Amino acid sequence: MELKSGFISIIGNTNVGKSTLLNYVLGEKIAIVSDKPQTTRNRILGIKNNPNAQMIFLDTPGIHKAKPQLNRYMVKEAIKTYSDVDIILLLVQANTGIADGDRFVIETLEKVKTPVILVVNKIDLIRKESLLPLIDEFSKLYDFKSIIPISALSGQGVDLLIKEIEGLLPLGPKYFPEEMITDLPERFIVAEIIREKIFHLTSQEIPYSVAVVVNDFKERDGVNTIFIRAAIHVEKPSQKGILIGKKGSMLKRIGQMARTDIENLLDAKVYLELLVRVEKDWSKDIKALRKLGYR
Ligand SMILES: Nc1nc2c(ncn2[C@@H]2O[C@H](COP(=O)(O)OP(=O)(O)OP(=O)(O)O)[C@@H](O)[C@H]2O)c(=O)[nH]1
Ligand SMILES: [Mg+2]
Repeated sequence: MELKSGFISIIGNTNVGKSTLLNYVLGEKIAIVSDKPQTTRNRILGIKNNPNAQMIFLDTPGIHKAKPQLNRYMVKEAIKTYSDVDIILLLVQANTGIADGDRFVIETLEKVKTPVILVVNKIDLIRKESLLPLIDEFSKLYDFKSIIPISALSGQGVDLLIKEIEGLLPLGPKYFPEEMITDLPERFIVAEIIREKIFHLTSQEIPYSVAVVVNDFKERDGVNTIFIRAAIHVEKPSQKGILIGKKGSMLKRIGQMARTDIENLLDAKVYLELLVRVEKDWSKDIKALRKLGYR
């Protein structure tokens, strides 16, 4: 059988479950997830191989009306993918109905020629009878190639979505070797895992004021231990205090939770050292953004 292959961008309003879907499809966690909006900041590439298709998914930051420098960067990361892909998956969540954010995302698709599949996520949260009217409403907003309801959390409907994608992909080469599931360096995923724990353990502006950079990543000879040193950059001294916590308790919790996940990812023992640095107003400063990996 001839191989089909191509790129599929997962776009949508923030918090609708894009990263959850990517992780489910890959059967492996490479994208961080949280119940707070604007978790994903970069384009995250994940590769799924079937016997007759190679599907290269791009998870993107949630699209929203962005003012601060970091957020503008995030939205650009998503919109940039439109013309470079074979298929766009527009994810929406069923439990909120059509949100203003969804309309905003649909506006960004106006002149796009790439086929768009509407994926209605989180159907586990709604009553069955409300699904069809919702699909009907969405179908009036845009000429979708197809509309597929799923739950990215339970996996319901995802098989059907994969079949639909396979059907639309062109014949093509294997762009990546079979065993590869992402092009992201381990250092990046480690930094993201630390950021995810901060999203889980802190609130208000803190998660949005944090950037994590892995400065050291060394395997020790002989012992199966990896030594990792990472810096958590915050924007103000007061945030540094919160992240460290009473007698270092918060930093310790972040470190413990992150270490468990990193050990699973790398299949090795990990020694994780975290430090907190103040990088004044980094999220508003283009130079600082570059320095922290947002290019
Ligand atoms: N009940 C339910 N919750 C879901 C489902 N999919 C995702 N979630 C939850 O929705 C929240 C947001 O998920 P993410 O995957 O981080 O969403 P995202 O679209 O990547 O968000 P951003 O990166 O911030 O734009 C998390 O708490 C997920 O557990 C689903 O099918 N059902
Ligand atoms: Mg995400």
